[in-house]
Parts: sequence; C-alpha cells; structure tokens
Amino acid sequence: MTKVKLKPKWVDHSILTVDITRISCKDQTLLFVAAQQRDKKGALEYINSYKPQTEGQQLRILLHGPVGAGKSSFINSVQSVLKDKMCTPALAANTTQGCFTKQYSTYDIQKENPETSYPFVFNDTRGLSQHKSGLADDVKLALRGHVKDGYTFNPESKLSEGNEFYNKSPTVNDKVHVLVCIVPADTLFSMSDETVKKIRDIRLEASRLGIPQVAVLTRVEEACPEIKRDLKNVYRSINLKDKMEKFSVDVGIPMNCIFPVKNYHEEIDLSDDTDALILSALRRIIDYGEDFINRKTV
Ligand SMILES: Nc1nc2c(ncn2[C@@H]2O[C@H](COP(=O)(O)OP(=O)(O)OP(=O)(O)O)[C@@H](O)[C@H]2O)c(=O)[nH]1
Ligand SMILES: [Mg+2]
Repeated sequence: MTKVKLKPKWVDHSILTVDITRISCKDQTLLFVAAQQRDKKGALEYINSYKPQTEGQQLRILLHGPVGAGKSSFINSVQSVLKDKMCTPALAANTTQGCFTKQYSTYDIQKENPETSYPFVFNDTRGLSQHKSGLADDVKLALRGHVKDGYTFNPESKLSEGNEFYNKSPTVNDKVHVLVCIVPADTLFSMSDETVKKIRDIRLEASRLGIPQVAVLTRVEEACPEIKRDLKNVYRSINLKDKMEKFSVDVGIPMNCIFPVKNYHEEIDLSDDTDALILSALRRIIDYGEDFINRKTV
C-alpha cells in the first residue's frame, strides 16, 4: 500500500495521511479542497482574533513595488475577504499602463461593528518607476513614519523636512512594522534592473531598521496556464517556483517570505481558492509585524 503525506503549503497544522492507491483523482481534489477550507477558516479566525500584545498598538503594513503590480488591488482583496463581499476602498487601475496611485494613503478595515477596526492598517504608495529617483527615497522616509497621510508623491524629488506632509516626530504607530513588496508574477522577468535595484535599496533600508520584509507575488494566474486553469496548482507549478527563486535571489527576500496570490480584480463573487492565498499571505504578514513590535518593546 502506498501512503503519502499531503501537506499543501496552505494547510498549516494538518498533515493528511491517505492511501492514494485507493482514492480517485476526484477524491484527491476533494481532500485538498477540504484541507484548504479548514485552513481558510483557521486563518480567518486567527486574523479576526488578532490583537497586538501592546495595548493601543496598531500594525502598519507598507506596500511598495513597481507600477501596476497590484498594490491597491491587494488592499481591496484583503478587505473583500475580511468583509466577505467585494470592496474597493483603494482605487485600482483598470489597465496596467501608467501609474495610477499618486498619494500616500492609509487604509484601515472596519469589523462588523462600525465602531471597531482591525488593529492593522495598510499604506498604499505610488508605483516605483524606472527612471525617477524620488519615490524610493519617499518610501524610505515612510518606513520611519515621516510621511503623513495624503501626501502626493513627487517622482522628481523626495519629501523635504519643510513640507507640511513631513512628520517631524513620528509615534510608534506612525512607523512601519512590515514592508511588503508587491510584484507581478507574469512580468517578473521583464522588470528593469533599475526597478529591481530600487526594491533592493528599500529592502536594505528596512533591514537597517530591523523591519521584516515579505513579498507578495500577484497575477499568478497570468504567469502560468496551469494556474489559470486551476488556482490550486499554484504550489505545484515549477514555472512559478522558478520565478519566485529568481526574484528571491535578485532582491534578497527568502523563498519562505514570498507569497503567491491572485487579487480580486474583475470578479463579481468571492472564491475559496483566491481567499485562501490572500489569507495565508495576510496571516504571515501579521505574524512578522507582531514579532517585530514585541522585539522592539522588550
Ligand atoms: N489578472 C490579474 N490582474 C490583476 C491582479 N492584481 C491586479 N490586477 C490588475 O492589474 C492592474 C493594476 O492593478 P493596481 O492594483 O491598480 O496596481 P498598483 O500596483 O496599485 O498600480 P499603481 O498604483 O499604478 O502603481 C489593474 O488593472 C488590476 O485589475 C491579479 O492578481 N491578477
Ligand atoms: Mg495603486
């Protein structure tokens, strides 16, 4: 009898031991789906009950990455999954051409009770373009909490201390606790050297500050036909794994800190497969941020 252990990456604490010689392909898929649903439930419970150890602490998650990578769509996707309905608080582009987000904006997510929000917020930034240098410097300033909400990025020059949007004395809550690099899987190999260098520079600055860094790989279904056919193939795709490994080497983010997702971008209804990937990424982002806060306060 051939026994295998099925441990999809998104099944966290559950290893399913099954006799694969006795079950059909259809049943294997059903098993996989059951494990995935259980994990989605676990991740949702974890995120819904998450409370920073420090009273009054808010976890600030800063998103950066190339133009059109899906930064705003990721914020919308997280909000959609947590609210269990399609949401678009962060305006996303309807094409991948040109840069859409121009302001530094903070997004919090309300819980069922409109009086309460999740104890984490997302900061959306303008996409890093190939030629302009100001943006990467602004993201570095944002890491230290120096950029106020509503600042309009100027790609030609960085935010100066005299500007009304420069926060001279950032509080612990203004500072960033997790840096998330959003990159598109389908055009990963064609990203310019300048953009890769900017991503690496921002990551190095975060490292100097001790801020944890993760990457979210979007548009995975556009990167591989097998994934487009079935999103469950995301962890079986050699093609995607190759892309993740190259990106990991290029920017220095370890493989276990790179999370593939498909954002909600044109769908009308939510899907368990899409939710599972988004929740898995969010859960890890929260974990890394919480570890950082606790390390800082001991
Ligand atoms: N197929 C697919 N399209 C996506 C995905 N995520 C985002 N998009 C699309 O990609 C385009 C850009 O998405 P945005 O979320 O606006 O990207 P952004 O990084 O915020 O872009 P800027 O603000 O211009 O830097 C939009 O047309 C989205 O609908 C994804 O996972 N899959
Ligand atoms: Mg945007």
